[in-house]
Amino acid sequence: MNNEHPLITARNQRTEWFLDTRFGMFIHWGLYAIPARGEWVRSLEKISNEAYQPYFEQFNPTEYQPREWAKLAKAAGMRYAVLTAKHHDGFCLFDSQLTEYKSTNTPAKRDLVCEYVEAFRAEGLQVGLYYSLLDWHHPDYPAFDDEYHPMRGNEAYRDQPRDFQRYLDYMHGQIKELLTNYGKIDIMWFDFSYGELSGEAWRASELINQARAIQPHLIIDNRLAASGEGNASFGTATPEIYAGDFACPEQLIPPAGLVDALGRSVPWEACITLNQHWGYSASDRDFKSARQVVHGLIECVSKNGNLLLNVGPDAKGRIPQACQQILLEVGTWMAEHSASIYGCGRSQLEKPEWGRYTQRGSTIYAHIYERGIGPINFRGLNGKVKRACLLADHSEVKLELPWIAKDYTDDLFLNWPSAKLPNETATVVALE
Ligand code: JFZ
Repeated sequence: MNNEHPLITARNQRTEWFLDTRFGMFIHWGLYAIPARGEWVRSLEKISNEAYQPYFEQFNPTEYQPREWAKLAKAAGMRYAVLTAKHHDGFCLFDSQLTEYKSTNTPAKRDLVCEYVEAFRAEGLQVGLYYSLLDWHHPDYPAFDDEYHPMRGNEAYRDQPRDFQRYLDYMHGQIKELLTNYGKIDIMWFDFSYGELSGEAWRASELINQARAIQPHLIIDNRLAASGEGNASFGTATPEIYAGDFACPEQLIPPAGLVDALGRSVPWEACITLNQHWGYSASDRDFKSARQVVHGLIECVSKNGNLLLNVGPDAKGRIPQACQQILLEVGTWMAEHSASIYGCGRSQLEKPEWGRYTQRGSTIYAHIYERGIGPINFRGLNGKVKRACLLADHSEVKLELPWIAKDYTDDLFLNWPSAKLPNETATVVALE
């Protein structure tokens, strides 16, 4: 263990609180909430700066009350949040001195990042900022020959002079603003690298050094050298300085968690949408249920990871009703069961048939999804459990080896006294 690379030791220390919290809120919000067809709308529909400009002139989220967002996140059991300070469209939700393309110049006339940071802090949540490395608005970002830019392949853009270093100065400058003007920031979430644009192409070492000089405790994702699949450059025994503090697999929970080249668990956070879009979509009603979300969260924890669950507020600044309902329902479960989530991780036991285990120290939490029609089996636990209780009310749970199962001498059984489990989302039994 002492041969651990110093960057890895520092990373593990920095991410300790982060991995304890386990559950965060991702917020994709910007001008794209107005067309309401997702945050990639400019690229997908090849919308020019001029055609996108009306949204800038209209942007007026009169219902933006970040304190309500923070209360909702907290009620859901989330412990941190990440807001898009700038997404790929280049629109800044903060009062940058380096651009006019910012929320303070729209009818909103507000620094939305500032209000967000203050609100979430006030509710006791850790705050993170997402910053897009891509920028479809900046005149120095590659356009004609960029695979994602809205003006890709557009002849009018072929010979436009572009100075990428000038864009990088701008980007570095904005990140400095974000880390200087809003107090303590806990997480920076850069997004994303592709093709040649990866690592030092972003002047990534310089960027990391600058960021840590301002906020030494800041934790940073790994997309300065990775994209949505998440894990390239991460988990090596000798990482680059810009490799990041955690991997962020997108729309995917890694089947076996994530480990480094030496088999050691590495910090990760799965980011997952509540419907099928990150940014607000007026037509997308394809929401996951609260039960699915809770099971997803338990799955992440059982594999040593976090869940960053996304919401896309609308043009008025409201988190859609459907999202609110799901999150409150998740919160109902969390209110009784967060002890099996916060500070917990992978269990030494194998995944059982009826659900999932998480573990913290010598306490194992059995998350039972399926009642089955016989006694619930805890493989290999005979003689090893001092005490068992229902996590929801700490009432005693009797585990025994029923006569009918006397051949299974390694196992314990829970002969649940009724046909239904007390919590249909996930019933949790804590085993000491
Ligand atoms: C990125 C963003 O593009 C997306 O809008 C959202 O913010 C998500 C959390 O992160 O998703 C990606 C990243 C990489 C690719 C596609 C989507 N890619 O490499 O094709």
